[in-house]
Amino acid sequence: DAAPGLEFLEADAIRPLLRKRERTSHKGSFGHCLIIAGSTGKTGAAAMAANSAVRSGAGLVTLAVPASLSPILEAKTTEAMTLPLPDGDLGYLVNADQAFIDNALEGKNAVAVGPGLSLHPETVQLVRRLVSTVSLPLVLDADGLNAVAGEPEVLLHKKSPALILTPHPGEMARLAGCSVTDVERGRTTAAREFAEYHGVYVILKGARTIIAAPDGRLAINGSGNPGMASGGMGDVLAGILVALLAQGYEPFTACRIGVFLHGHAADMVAAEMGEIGMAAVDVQERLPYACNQLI
Ligand code: NPW
Ligand code: AMP
Ligand code: MG
Repeated sequence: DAAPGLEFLEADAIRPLLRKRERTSHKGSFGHCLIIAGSTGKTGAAAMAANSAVRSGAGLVTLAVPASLSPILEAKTTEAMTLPLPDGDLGYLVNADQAFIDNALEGKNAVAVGPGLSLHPETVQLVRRLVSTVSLPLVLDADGLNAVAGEPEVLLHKKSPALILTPHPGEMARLAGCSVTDVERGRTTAAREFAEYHGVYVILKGARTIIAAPDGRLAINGSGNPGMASGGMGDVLAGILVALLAQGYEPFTACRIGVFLHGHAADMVAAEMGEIGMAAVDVQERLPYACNQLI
């Protein structure tokens, strides 16, 4: 953990990074994030990403989803707004006209793409187009990562000034074209090399998440517990990160705060109810309390 150049993330390292709210601030002060997520069977991922962005301090959250699933997401979210996008018969996003994308991006400060999106070929094309056209800070997670894994050169043509990838080891192996064993054998090296070559931020998840910046900076997370080994935890992290980016935190700071906060909220949940049976929404609902302990 104490390797040179590898910043260890604990509460005292995160505290100075968090900004307090000005007395006169308003929702416009904390950014508007866009989350493009969800497909049939995976509306939960979209809802958790959006609700976690709300719980991480975003001023406004818009959740863009396949149109046929929009009523479900309206029911699963309250503070977040939903935006229906053109979809195929079975509830997946299609590679829609640019006008729909331009409308979705209008007035936004940061974007997340991927939780529960599906790997339908039309959705894959849409994701690749977003990576090569969106000029805002951009988080790619889950099926957003899988969509570029078949063609990682797309990442070299990104428009975003801050492209953040959040792979678990399985997704990292797909991106790098190697095995999960290879990734796990050299986690720091895998994250650092991919980040430097592609000019992206890599958050390689798992026990002791690694954060690698394109300029070679590295951090390793000290929070979190095995209660987080259950479905939806990564979708919560995607929502946290896009909310921090929308609030104007620079990308490496957003990555460090977001990853630590996610694990810290889960540690608070574990202290209350234990690790077994902890659900991603429990972590989501603990985020403001975790933040309050750190600020
Ligand atoms: P194995 O076989 O377990 O050893 P996938 P996913 C490997 C959505 N979700 N260490 C794993 O290996 C997501 O957002 C929706 C080592 C397996 O090969 C995505 O869009 C939910 N290996 C979609 O589902 C809740 C590891 O990776 C592969 C590893 C699919 O996402 C659930 C599995 O990964 C989910 O979030 C580790 N730490 N972690 C909802 N309620 O709507 C993973 N692997 O195939 O990318 O599947 O991560 O479940
Ligand atoms: P995902 O696989 O995308 O749902 O992401 C899982 C999330 O839970 C990541 O942020 C992981 O770092 C975290 N996580 C999973 N297992 C553990 C563990 N054993 N210890 C700490 N964090 C974990
Ligand atoms: Mg995931």
